[in-house]
Amino acid sequence: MKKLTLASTILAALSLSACSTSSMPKIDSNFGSLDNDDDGYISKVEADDDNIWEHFSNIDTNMDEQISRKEFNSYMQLNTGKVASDTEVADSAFKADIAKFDPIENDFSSLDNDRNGFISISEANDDDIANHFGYMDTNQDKRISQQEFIGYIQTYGSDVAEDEALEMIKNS
Ligand SMILES: [Ca+2]
Ligand SMILES: [Ca+2]
Ligand SMILES: [Ca+2]
Ligand SMILES: [Ca+2]
Repeated sequence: MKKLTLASTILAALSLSACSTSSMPKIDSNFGSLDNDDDGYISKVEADDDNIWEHFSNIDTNMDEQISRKEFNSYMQLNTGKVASDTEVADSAFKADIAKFDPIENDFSSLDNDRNGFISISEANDDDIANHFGYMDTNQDKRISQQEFIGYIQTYGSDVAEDEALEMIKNS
């Protein structure tokens, strides 16, 4: 009888701790390695065979069933040292990531092929700036407005952009 009580106490304690972030498996993959199709978002399919799966619903704050770079980075920053097993993942996945991308070479208008005022995912793919896409798309509507484009380049400057794109900022 006594043994049984102890066992159920332990069980209760275990299930209680399972609810807190600290007992979840730590994320040990960075954004780029999770985003298999490089569309700038981690889908449920991309996440479900990784430790990040347990965190998915917490990270996906706008509940569109995709993790954007912004959602990923804010979750990491918010939980620094708690959710990631690799401190680099937690600390500055962001800057480490963007420094590795191909720099943006063109200004906004030459990227917006159909001149609808937005850079779409496929327009970004055409020009090899797809990696930047999820970072630039701050309102997460899956297209880049001129304002988002300029804001991104103004913030990260020559780390992300080359001459023509930087020139555009000076003239804007
Ligand atoms: Ca993806
Ligand atoms: Ca989301
Ligand atoms: Ca367009
Ligand atoms: Ca946008």
